[in-house]
Amino acid sequence: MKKIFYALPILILIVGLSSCQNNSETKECCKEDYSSVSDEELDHLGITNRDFMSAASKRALKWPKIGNEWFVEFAVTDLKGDLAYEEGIVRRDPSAMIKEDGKYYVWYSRSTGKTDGFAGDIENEKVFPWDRCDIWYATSEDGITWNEEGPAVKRGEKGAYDDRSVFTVEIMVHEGKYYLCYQTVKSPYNVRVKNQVGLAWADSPNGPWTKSEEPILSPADNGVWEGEADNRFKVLKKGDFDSHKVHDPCIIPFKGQFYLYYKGEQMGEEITFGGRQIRHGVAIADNPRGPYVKSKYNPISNSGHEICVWPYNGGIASLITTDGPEKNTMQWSPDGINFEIMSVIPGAPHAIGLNRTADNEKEPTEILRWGLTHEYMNYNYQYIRRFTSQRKTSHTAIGEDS
Ligand code: AAL
Repeated sequence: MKKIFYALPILILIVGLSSCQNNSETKECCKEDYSSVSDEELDHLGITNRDFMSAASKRALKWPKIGNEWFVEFAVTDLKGDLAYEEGIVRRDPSAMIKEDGKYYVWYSRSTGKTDGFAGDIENEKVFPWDRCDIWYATSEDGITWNEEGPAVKRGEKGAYDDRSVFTVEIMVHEGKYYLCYQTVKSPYNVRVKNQVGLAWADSPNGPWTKSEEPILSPADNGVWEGEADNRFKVLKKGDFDSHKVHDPCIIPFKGQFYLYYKGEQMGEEITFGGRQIRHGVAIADNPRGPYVKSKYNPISNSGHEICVWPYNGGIASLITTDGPEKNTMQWSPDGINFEIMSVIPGAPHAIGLNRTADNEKEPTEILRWGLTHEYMNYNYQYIRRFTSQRKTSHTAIGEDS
């Protein structure tokens, strides 16, 4: 695949501004020669006059020369059966789906009752919808009507690293064994609590699951809090991109190793011009159970939220949603580490659970034709829904030929 270069519009703007300090200089320093740009390229971009180009037109000339193969639009609909919305129950963050004995399987975070937040008695109340969760699973013949089968992995005994909540799970199948990786929190769940990643394995998708005695991934330990424990924004030093939380783990077998993709949250998180400071990282192991070693290249994204990654064309594709300047982009990397933007989409469902039975090599976005997502009915209760997507290659009215 052609190596592409994507220049972020704002970066170009900043570089442009800093090299041109005043108007008179602007004329001299920023005189750029566009004589070599072809007439066809200008026509394609709708640029009328190469001698009078706006900043936006100049940025457009720097866009990568890629087609619309990665451009899709999504729709979301309800599920039926046990995964339909149920008052009083939180079901969220669905894993990918696998298929065994003619049935799809999905795992997800499940908790009951409303969310109290951090202002009250955190020892006994529920601070987030994903607090006090266990991991449950459900099966379906058609991916639409689901039967809830029961718990797969429960919270640990008091004092264990996962005694408060186990949530946001992913499934990996490798050599006949099943692996669930998921987030863990140890009580007390205060705003500064570090979130880790646990692993459980089984010989069948129905369990029984054996849990790792220790977390397989932890936040970087190089941030320094400042002042009171009830404020997560005050820091003396922020530390690495994942100094506070490692989230949304997803393990992909890749090039003979195991790539654990995850979302990092940083101590002292700020809001930037692109929103929350959220980035992705990867940790690599020779065996599914670890040890997982964080890549020296981390972070490997500068944006995103829940991890949504799949193998494609000898590399790894990633859907980047929700946070940061590169939100709503599809990216691809030949080595699983260096990702480039392949499309900028209108938006994507959150917390996607991919259909791992899809023919992911058929075309870049084939795996996104349908899958699972979650939505907020309200802040207390979330439920799992179905998404579909379709490639869009022309913008037509009803009855109009493309
Ligand atoms: C999600 C995920 C993680 C967060 C919370 C529950 O969708 O990013 O799992 O902790 O929100």
